[in-house]
Amino acid sequence: SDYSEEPPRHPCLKINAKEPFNAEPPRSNLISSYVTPVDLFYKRNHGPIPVVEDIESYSVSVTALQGNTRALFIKDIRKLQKHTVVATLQCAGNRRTAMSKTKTVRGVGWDIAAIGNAVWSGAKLADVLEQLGIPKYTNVTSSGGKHVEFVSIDKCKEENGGPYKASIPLIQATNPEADVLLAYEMNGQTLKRDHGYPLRVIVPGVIGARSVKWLDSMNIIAEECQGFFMQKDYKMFPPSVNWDNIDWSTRRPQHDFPVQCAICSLEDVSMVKHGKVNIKGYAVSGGGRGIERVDVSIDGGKSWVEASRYQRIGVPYVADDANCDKWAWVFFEAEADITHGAEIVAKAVDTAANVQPENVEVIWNLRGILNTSWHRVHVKVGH
Ligand code: MTE
Ligand code: MO
Repeated sequence: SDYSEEPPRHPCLKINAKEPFNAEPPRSNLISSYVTPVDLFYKRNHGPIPVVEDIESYSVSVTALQGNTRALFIKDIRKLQKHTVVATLQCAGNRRTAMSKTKTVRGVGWDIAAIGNAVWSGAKLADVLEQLGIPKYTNVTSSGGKHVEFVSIDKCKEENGGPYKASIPLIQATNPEADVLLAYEMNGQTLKRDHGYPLRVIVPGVIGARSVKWLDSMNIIAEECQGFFMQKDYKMFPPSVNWDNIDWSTRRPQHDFPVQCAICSLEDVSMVKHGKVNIKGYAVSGGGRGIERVDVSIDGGKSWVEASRYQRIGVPYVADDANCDKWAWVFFEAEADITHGAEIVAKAVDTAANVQPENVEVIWNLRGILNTSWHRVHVKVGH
């Protein structure tokens, strides 16, 4: 693979793997703004960043089951109504490093910042498909199509040099309320190469792996995509499964992500002076479920207080309220008085009353995905 044309990157990023480039911002940077700046947004790649030079000739080829192939040019996509969605993207491998401390897992290590919140703009996939003859809310097409497959232009070693690909159910793709986008802008600017220029898929509420970057083609298919990242990765196994007895076909590809939160204002071990500690972080759930509550403890989880929640400063967060961003994270904040060393813990509850598991051990899985255990940091008091 050729990594000679990688884009420039922000020096603040913590690099977890250089080639392919995988990096996340420091914890404290992640909570400095509700909308994550593009250059600080985590970057998760499986190959070199593609170079698309001629935007006029760039097109996405769309093939329906037993149908013709059509070419969609950027100008065709821009002609459709432009929609803007604030959505949090989270890698299923977020917090993997902490899971590895229980027992080693395979995969790129991440702290708690393989997540970011952005303003994505583009055409709704439901509109694109409607224009191609597939009506809104289609479960199955007349020729038996049930999934939309997204194929990239990048080249990954896991696909033996082939492109990254993934699929989502057709019913989600054709549902305008699911807000699935073919996005050409991020935070009001043309998409950057690292994030999928010229066009990427955004699937809100779903693990980042399904939001395919550098879209090259779309296929309406009968079975879900058979690519590596759907079938041999990003599946959740029970703790008893190891690399000797794994049978990938026994589990379905992960889709929605579960309820998650993490404290970003403190490192794993922080030194503070006697007095007030600011406990601040993010909370988010998958499938469009809002955050009902975030509980914070300064005694390792024996007693709890409820943290305040907000998205934009000055606008109180209320789950399911039309003034709040349904697909986006929520910041939480609490202050505590600490006189001795403390174990500070945070856990979130979503609107379906799903809660985070207490310990990482009970959700340990060999690929190290979806570590959503209570987030703990240790504070030492010193001068
Ligand atoms: N799309 C392509 N073409 N290639 C990739 O390697 N990585 C996926 C997804 N889309 C990937 C991709 C994964 S695992 C994640 S978490 C997100 O992109 C990361 O998006 P970001 O780099 O814009 O943060
Ligand atoms: Mo990911």
